[in-house]
Amino acid sequence: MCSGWPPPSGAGGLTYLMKVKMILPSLDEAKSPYWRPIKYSLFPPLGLATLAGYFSDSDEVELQDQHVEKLNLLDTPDLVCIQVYVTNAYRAYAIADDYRRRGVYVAMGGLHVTSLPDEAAQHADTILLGPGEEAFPRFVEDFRNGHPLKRYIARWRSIENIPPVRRDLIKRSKYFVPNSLVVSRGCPHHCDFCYKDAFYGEGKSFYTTRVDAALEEINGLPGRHLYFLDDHLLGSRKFAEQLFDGMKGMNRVFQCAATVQSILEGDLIEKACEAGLRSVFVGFETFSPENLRASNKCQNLQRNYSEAVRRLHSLGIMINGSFVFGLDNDDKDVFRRTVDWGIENAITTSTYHILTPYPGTRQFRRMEEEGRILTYDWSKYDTRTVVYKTRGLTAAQLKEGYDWAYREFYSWSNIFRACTHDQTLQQRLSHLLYTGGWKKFEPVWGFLVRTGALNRTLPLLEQLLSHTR
Ligand code: B12
Ligand code: SF4
Repeated sequence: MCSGWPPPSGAGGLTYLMKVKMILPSLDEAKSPYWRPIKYSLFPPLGLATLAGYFSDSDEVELQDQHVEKLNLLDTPDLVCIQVYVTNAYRAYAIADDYRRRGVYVAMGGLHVTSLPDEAAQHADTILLGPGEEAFPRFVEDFRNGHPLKRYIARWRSIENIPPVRRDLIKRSKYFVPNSLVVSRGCPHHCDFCYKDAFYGEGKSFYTTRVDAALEEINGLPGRHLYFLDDHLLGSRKFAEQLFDGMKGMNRVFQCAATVQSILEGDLIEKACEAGLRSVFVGFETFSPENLRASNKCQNLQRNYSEAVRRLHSLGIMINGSFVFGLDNDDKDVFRRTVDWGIENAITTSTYHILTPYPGTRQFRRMEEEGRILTYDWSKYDTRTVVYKTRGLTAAQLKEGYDWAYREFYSWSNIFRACTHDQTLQQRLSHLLYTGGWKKFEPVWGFLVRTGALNRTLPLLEQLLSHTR
């Protein structure tokens, strides 16, 4: 494979200004019937926009996201940077191969590159492992000076004092939720199936930005709505308390993710609510203590899920519950049990996943040792395909049960039933609009995405979230 180094003109001097293209390829199944334009037009590529902050003002940087736009792949920038997740890996590799064939230098990073560096290295001139905040600027400097390495590994981890996210590169109008942000990295827990330990390895795997920097970033975002993409926004009590105190009076409404434990303990969730929290993603995952223990998801053990839900409802916070099917102690009743519980507890939206052993995780290693991995085709690691030898259920039961759970939970009759379990009329109405709007009007979303009008509907979401209590 021909590598694009050195770049054609002027490289090797500090004054060299670069043309850079940053790409987030879309997942392989973009053309499949599962492709939901709204789901993939939710959030802009924050990771790349963060790394773009390390280029100089006079470098020409372009950010393209294949989820929302057609990529221009005929250009010849000095440097192409590609972000690789498990499901977009093949597409990322094909794009990289094509650029390299034409002599363009390609750097790749992200979760999948970190999990499988040797695989990714076959398609890149440079790979970067782990979070980019230390290694990426080092690479950019080396590249500018004419001697980039083949591989960079983050030496330290911190997001304090990093340059501002290059939001000017984000095509805001193409996203439903352009105000997404992350004020921490990682999570304090260590679930076996999670990407987290695979990505952060032995080093620090949970850290936050400075509270004043987070508040400054929030202040700079237009409109009212925010979506924190942090794995666990309530993961550090001290940080979260100060953040929520600072957000009080900002008149924001926001969504984030948190654990059952953090919702039940202390009064952090009340503080989040006062700061504007109106909808939370909660990883319930499974009701089985054996499954929790086997997955090292100990923070959920002996927690009363229904109590956590009651607490959220009493604060007027909507709930997106996340559930995994296919853990070894699941039986064929798991689907019915999980769906019924969601309806009876007035869960607003449920996200179901078929257990997926991401490469690099402890779960993947264990399954590989046991000879249970059925395919190494990463495009199938999309959490809706069975890629391993199941135990308590057959693969067919698992797939059928998963499809059934989605159909059943989101049937109109069950959406109405779930709303009747809400505490107030206001909550019932918000629940109905939110769940119905998210899952039942696909053609409308498709139309809004196609006509570029998606972002104009954000005020409706803001209104809805403002009236959940
Ligand atoms: C937002 C999000 C989405 C969004 C959009 C993604 C986007 N626009 O970036 C949507 C809803 C589309 C989505 C969909 C899916 N997602 Co998703 N998603 C996320 C989420 C919650 C946040 C991503 C984010 O913005 N992080 C914050 C930024 C700052 O971090 P970052 O992107 O990782 O970037 C840093 C580093 O990775 C590195 N880096 C990144 N890119 C590059 C490139 C270079 C060149 C370099 C040097 C470094 C580098 O430096 C950056 C700064 O530190 C993550 C969870 C997470 N915590 O990451 C899951 C996550 C990435 N998703 C995941 C999955 C599995 C999916 C789905 C398959 C799930 C499904 N059933 O639908 C789909 C398919 C996605 C696809 N395109 O292939 C997994 C990926 C597992 C893996 N090993 O790859 C994650 C980790 C969730 C999880 N816990 O399992 N997702
Ligand atoms: S609590 Fe969530 S983010 Fe944290 S390790 Fe477990 S699955 Fe991952």
